This record gives sequence, structure tokens and C-alpha cells, in this order.
Amino acid sequence: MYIDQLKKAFSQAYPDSGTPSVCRAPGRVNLLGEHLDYNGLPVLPSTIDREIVIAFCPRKGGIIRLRDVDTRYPDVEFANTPDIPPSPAGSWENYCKAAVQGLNRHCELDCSVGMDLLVAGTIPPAAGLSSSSALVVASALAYLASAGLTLGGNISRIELAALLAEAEHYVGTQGGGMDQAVILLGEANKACKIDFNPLRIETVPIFRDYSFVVCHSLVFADKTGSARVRYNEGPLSCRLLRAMVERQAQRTFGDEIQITRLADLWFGPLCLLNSEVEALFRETFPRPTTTLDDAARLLGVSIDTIRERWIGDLPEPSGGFPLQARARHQLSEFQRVESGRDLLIEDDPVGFGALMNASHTSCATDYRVSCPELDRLVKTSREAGSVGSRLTGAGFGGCTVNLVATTQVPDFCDWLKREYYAEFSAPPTFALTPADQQLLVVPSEGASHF
Ligand code: NG1
Repeated sequence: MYIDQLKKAFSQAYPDSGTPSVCRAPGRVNLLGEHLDYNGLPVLPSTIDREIVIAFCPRKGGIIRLRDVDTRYPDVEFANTPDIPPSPAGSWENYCKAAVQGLNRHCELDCSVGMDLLVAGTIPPAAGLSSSSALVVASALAYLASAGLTLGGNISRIELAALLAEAEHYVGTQGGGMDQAVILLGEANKACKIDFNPLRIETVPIFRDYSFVVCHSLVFADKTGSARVRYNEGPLSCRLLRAMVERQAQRTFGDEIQITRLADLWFGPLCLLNSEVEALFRETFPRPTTTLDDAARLLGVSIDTIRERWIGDLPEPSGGFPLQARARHQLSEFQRVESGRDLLIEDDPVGFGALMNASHTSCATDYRVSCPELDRLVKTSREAGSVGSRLTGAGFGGCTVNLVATTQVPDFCDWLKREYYAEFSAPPTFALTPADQQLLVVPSEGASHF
């Protein structure tokens, strides 16, 4: 019904276009493993039963016309060229442009393909549920089909996920590859343990008698807007962190050692144990904060070189970068992902919930990506009966994910309505319906074209 309506709306929006096809891409919720993917460390998300759908039809002449059924997103038209100029940061069409440019480059397409697109969706935006990557993936599927290419035939899901992770950097965020991978490779009723370099996915069952409930903090965390700078602090400071750890590892194990991604400590030439990584972090970051002078001394390069090679114009916080705590989060969160995968397989929700609680503490105190509202929502959710609650996604607002006995979900939601939602309200521009504030999410099939 929803798809039929979308097709009808497409024909009204583009009366000069042909009969549309449709593709869909689900959102995702990250269960464990926050801010690890851009360091190549494994993560544990699942798809959700909220999605972006696009009705589309190819057109000749390399013009791409983009509309959303929600008129808050303005109609846009752009030319398909080898270097598509990005619109100002925060513009929604940049996600579509990112997909088209990424595929043009990867598949060596000649840019003559155009398309008409009408987008609709059920993923609350700026919530940490990856509406942005779902739009990138759905745009990519539409463009592949418009160019006469098939998923599975011309390009594999794994290959597309890896290329779109890079392609999405076009919008200005330096994210890792978690979202695109789970959106393309997720399965119904399964969580995904994702490893990187090379990208691989293991699907694992979710709990039999417990459900994941996603709750919105009602704080708007727009990662292409104000939250972008704060998000990018993670990947940028981790570049410096990696370089310093590499230098320390060279001192300890020999100059030939290369640590291209932080994950190489475990999976690269050294194959270190967690206790050895911990010791290396202790040697590299003996104090809570690291100034640029400290970093320059260890690395044997100038501050200008540090900026040029790793951190760009990332401002130095007074007292230095909190690299010791950032490193601690990487190590502890990595261990939680590994254990969490086992606990899913063993159907141990209480053990998994304890990991979720520990993950939130680490995100809040070591990685500093929480906010007072998220902390309050997490605390209230535990009082309301969840066995595990944590922020999900980039943080700074957006949603929490909570593990709740399925029979207790209605009581849990009522409790939060009384104890959280009665007090907080969404900004009016946000247009978040009460039904979007608390979602019992069920993993759905990965993205498809039908
Ligand atoms: P959100 O903000 O939930 O879409 C972002 C990044 C992920 C990952 C998480 C933090 C993008 C597209 N997504 O997710 O890669 O780094 O933050 O774990 O940048």
C-alpha cells in the first residue's frame, strides 16, 4: 500500500517520467561497539524495521532530480559530472550526490545516466539510527539500477558497502564503515558482528525473550550540522592516537612495525593480547592528557607536521587531548563487542545488558560523547526495568537502545512516558511524533531493489 502510494506520488511529481521502480534501505541501531569502526575495530549493530524507500526512474542526459514526500526537504536538481560540487553542509541532497559520485568513480561510469527520485522514509532523522547512510545506500541502489548494473552481478554487497563508506565522506563526516555494511548485509531477526579490513559480517541471533527498544532523548544531533565538528573530533584525534601508538610500538618491537589502523594492534603483524595493548597504551599515554608538544616529542616531528598529517585544524583543548581515556574506550569497547557476540549466541540477555551499561559509562566518561539528557534517559530506563541501556550511534543527543524483557515492554514505555517524556519535549521544528519517540525495533532484511 505504502509502496503503491509512493509510486502514485512519483508519477504526480514527475509527470514526464516513466514507470518507477522502488528500492529500500533500512536504518540501523548499534548494540555495542561505539566509535570503533573508524579505527577498524569490530562493531555489533543490527538493522531496524524503519527504512528509506525511493521510487525512481532513469532519465537520459545526466540530470538527477531529487524530491522527498516530506516537503521540508526542498526539491533539488543537479548535473551528473565526474566532480559533483557538494551543496552547503547539511543539505540533504549531498547524500545522493555522495552515492552517485562514489559509484561513478568505482565503476568508471560515464556520467551520462540521470534519474528522477522520490524519497520517503520512516527513520527519525538525526537520531543515531543512520537515516543518512540509509539514504546513501538507497540512492546507490537506484543509481546502479538506472545505470543498468545489478547488485550481485556487477558489484557485490560487500564491495558496495566498502565503497559507500568511503563515498559518504563527501558529506563532511569522517565515519567508519559500520552503517553502510549493516544496511546492505543485515538480515531479519539477526544482529551483525562486523569486522573490517577486509570487511566481513557474521550474523548472530537476537534474544528470544528480550527486545531492543530505541528511545529518543529529544535532543537533535545533526551530524552534518553542529554535531559534525564534535563527531569528527573522534576520528581526527584517533589519527594522532594511532600515530603515537605506532611510534611507541616501533620503540618496543622494532622500527619496521606499521600500525595503519588502531585495529592492527590486535589483527596486524603484532597480534597483541588485550593485556599487551593495555600496556602499550599505558606507555604511550602516561598522563590523562597529551599536548601537541608531548605528541611532537614522541613522534619526532613538528606540530605543523602533526597538523598536516593527522589532525588538520582540530583545536587543541586547554591542557591537551584526552588521549589516555580515548584509548581506554577503544580497548574496553572492543572487548565488549567480542563478549557481546558470544552472549547473543548463548542467549544471555542479562550478561549482554551489563555490557551495554558499561558501554554507556565508557562513552560518557572516557569518550565524552553523551549529554545530560542521554544520561538521564539511560538512568530512567534502567529504573524502568531495562537490563541494559546505552546511547547508540555517534551520541551528543539522538537515541538510546535498551534491552527489555518483551513482556515488560509496555510497562517500560509507560514508565518513560511518565518519568522522561512528560518533562522533555522535542523542538517544534523536529516534527517527531510520539510514535517515533519509543520504538520496539526488529532487525529487517538488508537493502534491496524490487
Ligand atoms: P550515526 O551518527 O549513528 O549515523 C556514526 C558513524 C558511524 C560510527 C558511529 C559511532 C557515519 C555515517 N556514521 O553513526 O560510522 O562511527 O557514528 O559509533 O559517519
